[in-house]
Amino acid sequence: MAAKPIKLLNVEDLTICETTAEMITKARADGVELFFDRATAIKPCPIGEQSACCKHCSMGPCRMNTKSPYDRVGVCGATIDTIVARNFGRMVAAGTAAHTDHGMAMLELFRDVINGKVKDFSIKDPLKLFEIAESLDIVTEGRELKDVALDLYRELERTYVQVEGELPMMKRVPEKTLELWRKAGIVPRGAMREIMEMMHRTAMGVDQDYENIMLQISRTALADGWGGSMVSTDISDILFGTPAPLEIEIDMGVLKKDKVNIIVHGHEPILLEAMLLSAADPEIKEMAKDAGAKGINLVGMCCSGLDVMSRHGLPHAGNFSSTEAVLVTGAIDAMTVDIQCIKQDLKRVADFYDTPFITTNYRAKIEGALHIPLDEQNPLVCTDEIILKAIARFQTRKKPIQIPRKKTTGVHGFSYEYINYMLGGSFRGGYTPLNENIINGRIRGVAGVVGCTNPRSKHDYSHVELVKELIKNDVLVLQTGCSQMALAKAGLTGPDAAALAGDGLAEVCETVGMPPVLGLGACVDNSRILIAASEMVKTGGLGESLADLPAAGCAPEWMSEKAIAIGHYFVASGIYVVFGHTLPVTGGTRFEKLLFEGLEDLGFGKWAVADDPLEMARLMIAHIDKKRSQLGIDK
Ligand code: SF4
Ligand code: MSK
Repeated sequence: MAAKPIKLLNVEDLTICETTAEMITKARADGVELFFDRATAIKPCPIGEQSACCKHCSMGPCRMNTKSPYDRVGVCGATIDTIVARNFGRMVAAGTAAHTDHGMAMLELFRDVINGKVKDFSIKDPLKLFEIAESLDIVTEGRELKDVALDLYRELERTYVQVEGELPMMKRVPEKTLELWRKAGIVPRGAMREIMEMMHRTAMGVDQDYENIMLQISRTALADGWGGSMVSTDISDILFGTPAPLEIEIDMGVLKKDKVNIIVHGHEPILLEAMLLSAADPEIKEMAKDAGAKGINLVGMCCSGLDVMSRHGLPHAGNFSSTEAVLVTGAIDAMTVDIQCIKQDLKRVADFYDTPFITTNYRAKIEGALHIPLDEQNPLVCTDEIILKAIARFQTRKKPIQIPRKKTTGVHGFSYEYINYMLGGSFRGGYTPLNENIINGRIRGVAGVVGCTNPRSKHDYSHVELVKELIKNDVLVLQTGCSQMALAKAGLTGPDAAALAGDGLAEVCETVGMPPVLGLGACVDNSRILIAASEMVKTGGLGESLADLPAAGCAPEWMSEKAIAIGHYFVASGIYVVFGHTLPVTGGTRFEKLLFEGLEDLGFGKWAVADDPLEMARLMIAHIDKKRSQLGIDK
């Protein structure tokens, strides 16, 4: 029997991104299915959506009743709380594994740069290297850079492989927050150990006490935020330079009909950094010219692009939900990818538009796709070949090209170091100007708005509406990941966006010349927000622990397990976190109550979920006001 044709949703109900909308319409006309339409065809399983199913052994899978979750238990007797906690824990373990594996790859690259095995890269930010070394009590005075770097490598390696003791980055956590973690027994030892123990404890017949499982969930998530992710960000800055604000063009209008357009998509900066070196090679430039191109147009997408764009002023074409759509332009002469958030379907869409689609990382191959391995010790062999393939495709373009015109300019590349510098630089009377402005009420609080886009929500909509509401209420917004691209496309990452801010925040932005929305980089760079929050606590006036801060976080359109790990490392650190559209938890369970209330009672942050962006903003602002009131600064 033929499958029933699905009723396609109107494009304006799928996205607010004009260029993506234009390409969805074109794809439909071309007969190419994109993930937006598949999301309409494949309805989520209502039991799985609430995480009320266990398939940890072959006595099951065991499905619980979401309407009446305590009516039954699994064949082994596992309760709904055990099942939901175990599933949540495994998502945190997977997300943590993704960030820590990425971080470990960066650390290995750092080691090979120091010992001279990698010659195409060098240490671009020795100052940051010394700063991080000092923060970890490594002696730097009078020592050679290479010796300090080697000590730093050995110290940071503990983040991953240590089996007992505390992660090195615990030295950067505010004392009172660390004290809470020590008391609860959740200070992470090493990421591999925590992920292993999380997987073990959630196997059939092991940990069957949801409160005890929660302790390991928190310890694993902290090994991500204060471990794998933080090392990844710091090492990327040391190797490739700490970002500084730069004007960047974003959206599909950055593609050029008369140039060789190459999209780099994924997460590790090394692929894009190596592509930049290859694209700058005079011989390769000449080849592009000989092929009739006006040059090579290297464009980032998703987090690869975010990580690298502000270091080099590289244009960016859009976020996770636009990676298929950009191929529909027909203007992409090659798309190359490394790890994470790479839809398998990109290969099929690329084939339709005759675009070479190339995987480069041995961890992430795609069936049928060309794989050109990137060897860190000789990366240009891979990236030169990718560009040559793109030039060849440019020369033989067959499909009609339709490049949307829209592009937006915004400012990106705010590290926590730069935020401090921008808001007055040195500390005055013990408080940073950021703290001062929060205490005097010009800035009501700080919000991290981060995370993915998801075809189950209207693309970009919640990100943009939430941020508009927050800045209107004087909340300074810090951004990473696909959320940052949504706001950039909507024109809210430039200083002009101060016009949409409340009077207090607008005054600070206008005085300093900064936008009210500060883009900090890729999803792995959420660690920059942790460090900024730590500095806010350490410099005084806003309480003693991270849980005291008038701050909140939100991932309005999350989709990846990485987002759950990120959300939970913020919650375990003391921050209130709101997730949009759904959370993999069964309603009305004791585990849900622990997430939404119990953790806060124990001194941590807490979770919440909301569907409407104005409701998300309301919850976050109410929390910020509660914290202001507890600090006695609620005038
Ligand atoms: Fe069912 Fe228990 Fe096996 Fe899970 S572990 S599938 S609840 S029997
Ligand atoms: S890429 S994890 S969709 S932010 Fe980092 Fe975007 Fe989320 Fe992937």
